[in-house]
Amino acid sequence: NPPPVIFEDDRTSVTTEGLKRAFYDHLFYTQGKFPEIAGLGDYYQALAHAVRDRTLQRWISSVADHTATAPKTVAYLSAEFLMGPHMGNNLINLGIYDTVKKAVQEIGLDLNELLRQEEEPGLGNGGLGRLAACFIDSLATAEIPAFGYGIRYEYGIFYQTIMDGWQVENTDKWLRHGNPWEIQRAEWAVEVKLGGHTEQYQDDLGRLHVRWAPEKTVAGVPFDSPIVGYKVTTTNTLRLWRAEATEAFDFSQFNRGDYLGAVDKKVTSENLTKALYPNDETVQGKELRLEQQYFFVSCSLQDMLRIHKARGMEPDTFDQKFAIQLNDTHPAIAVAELMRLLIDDNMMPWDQAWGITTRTFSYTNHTLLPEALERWPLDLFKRILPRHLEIIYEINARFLNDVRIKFLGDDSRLARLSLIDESGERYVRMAHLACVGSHTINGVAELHSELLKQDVLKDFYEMWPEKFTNVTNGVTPRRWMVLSNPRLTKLVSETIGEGWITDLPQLSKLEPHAEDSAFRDSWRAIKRANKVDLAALILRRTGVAVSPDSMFDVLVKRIHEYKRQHLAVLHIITLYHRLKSGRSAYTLPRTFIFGGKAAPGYTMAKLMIKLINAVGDVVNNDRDVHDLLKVVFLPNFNVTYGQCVYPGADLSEQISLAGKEASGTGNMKFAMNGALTIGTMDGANIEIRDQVKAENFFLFGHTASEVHDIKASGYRPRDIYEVNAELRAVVDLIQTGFFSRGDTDVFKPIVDNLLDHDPYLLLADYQSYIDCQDVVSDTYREADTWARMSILNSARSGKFSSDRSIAEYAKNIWKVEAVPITLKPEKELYM
Ligand code: T68
Repeated sequence: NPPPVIFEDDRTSVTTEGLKRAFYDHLFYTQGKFPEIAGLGDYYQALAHAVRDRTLQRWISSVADHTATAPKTVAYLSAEFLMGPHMGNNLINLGIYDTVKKAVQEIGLDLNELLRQEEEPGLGNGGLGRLAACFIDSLATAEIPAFGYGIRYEYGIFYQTIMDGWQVENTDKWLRHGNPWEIQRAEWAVEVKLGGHTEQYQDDLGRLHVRWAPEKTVAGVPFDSPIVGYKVTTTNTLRLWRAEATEAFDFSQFNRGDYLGAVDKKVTSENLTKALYPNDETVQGKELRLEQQYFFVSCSLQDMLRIHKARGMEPDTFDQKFAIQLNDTHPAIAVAELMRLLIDDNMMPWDQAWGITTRTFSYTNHTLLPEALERWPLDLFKRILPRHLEIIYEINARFLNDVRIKFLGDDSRLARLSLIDESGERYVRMAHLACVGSHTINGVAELHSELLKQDVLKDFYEMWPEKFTNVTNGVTPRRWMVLSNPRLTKLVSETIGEGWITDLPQLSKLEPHAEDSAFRDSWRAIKRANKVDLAALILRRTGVAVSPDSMFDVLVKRIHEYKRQHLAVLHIITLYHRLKSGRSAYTLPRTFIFGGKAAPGYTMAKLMIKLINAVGDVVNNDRDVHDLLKVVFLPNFNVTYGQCVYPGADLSEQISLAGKEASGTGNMKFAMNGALTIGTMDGANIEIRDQVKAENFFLFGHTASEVHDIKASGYRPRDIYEVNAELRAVVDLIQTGFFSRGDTDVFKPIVDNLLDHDPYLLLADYQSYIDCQDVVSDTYREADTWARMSILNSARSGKFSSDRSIAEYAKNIWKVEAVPITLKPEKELYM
């Protein structure tokens, strides 16, 4: 008989000594290294494993409790989770940041240097994917049982470099050194069908059913990462699916001697989750993309049904135990897939299945741009998902009947609402499927939710006004303040206590301190120190030295015409031109900091990057400018860089055309960290301005309804160019090749577009923007005024915590509650 296992009481101690011991253990047992040959990468891995170990007691306690008590659970379905580095966030949420820092120091290492070793999982494009990451942090912190379900892309968003001013895309090999934050769960792999055809059959009782005979199947293997709530036991799961071949080889083919043919199938299956599509706000209609969407949705729904059954329940109670949120239409096929699973696999009658489905799903829309609405050519859809097309036809037939009853004789309305677009080539409309299959539909900011009702989803609103609501976005203060801005966190917590970290409106307690000059000095000193850090990052990544004494004017987000980065360029050229022509008393030094990726196929966006860099090259090297203006493009803007950029910003540029940006979330990160906003009446900017008050916000530009009118009355941008001399000079500088060594061709597409079309009304908003920027400069010169305004921006940003967003979803949409978890002794969790 083997001797009985003896458990230490605390195998995952969080004392300095315990952490050091764990670090050395992992260096030895996990990395297989000893200090003399170990590198920074090994040290990072050793520490990461030690930290992961410290999430497990909470994680297993949570899963054990959820398994035993089967509480209603949220499933957040998203094709993207833009998590950013895990380690720092886990240290914060576990409450062990300082102890680990000390332990690492005693070992002779620097925690910040180790944190920099982590390759961030960039499994998202931008705001939508980052929102999903903030939401799962807030869900865990609110102790709500939840899964994040998504795709484990082998290559995330591309790594951006800049060559000769142009964006160059490089593959993002984030898994190169392995991922210590995931656990593969091969035992919960599922099978996903694709292609083929359907057939009817009779069961023993003579009832008719449909069977799907697929052309191929792929396996979905889950990879789990812990999502630790802030200083609570609740630790939820982010479950990402990887596609694998169901059989490693096709043996018959292999035996016939066709080795490569046999391997080919395996390779094709694995291609499914190879790469993230790098487009935000546009759709390409690619077959592989539809396969990706269906793949992760089917895996996730099968997984939920497995869990539901394992908890001893039948499918007919599914909607009582799961609330599924569709993060945009990317997972909307889930509506048809749940129907298929209930009807074909669980033999449930249609009406019952439909009731369960519509009580389970809710749908968040993230865009008003027509080019971003997903639709799949019917033949492509049928080729990949023949059974789902049948189900969608049946959903549509029943839905259109309801429409007929409500709107008798209104045939054009039927055509507009149909799940199938038949106006030309036929398409399946995914937003329509999401709307019909969901009990609640929400936009992501007040204005956006209103515009959805008036515009993109008007007919659905008229059909079901009660389904529509708003949930304004938010961001997690744990990552976006505590982790990224430790200096500010310290000052704030010393001043008002730590309650704000999970109850952000408490930041309002800072308001009175805006009048305290000593507090303002501390506030300013922190901003200055953060700017020194940011300047160092900029120097390292661009080679350009910028002064922390200049105003840091920042525009970071995906590059898109509607976001109008080129409007900021027109401003820079305006200042430059004023300086050069000696017509300016302008003395305020400004550093313009840009960052963001352009979709690789979006030519105009790539040209905008080139323009920023071209202007930077001229301005930065012109002695006449005396270092008053610097323009830098920080390459590969991502979560990691964001953590340095937002805390170091003085001015936050949120200059999209009104009515185009659904919400924006960067705007919130800036405001929390004390940047002032220059912005339009768009998305959540409106609500930020409401909160911080008009006098602490630099507003410019036409409103959404003015934009509507301008366009309706025949907008002629060239007329504005003709009458505005300063604007004309600015555009002419670009046009005549001043920023392109005389090459008049390179920026022609931008200039022509602005003068002849200008769909995003840059010229219409130009003067208002310039005037507003002049006010910004005047205000910044009054350092004390600026500091007051900065404090008030932060103090009044409490609304923009994702904790508030999640509380609204939980109460109004998901009907889920907190389930406090007690930490079980490790001993008990073992057997
Ligand atoms: C963003 N959308 C909105 N889309 O633009 C932004 N799209 O206003 C909002 O704050 C944010 O969502 C969160 O609600 C996106 O980021 C995408 O990234 C995307 C990706 C694939 C396809 C379409």
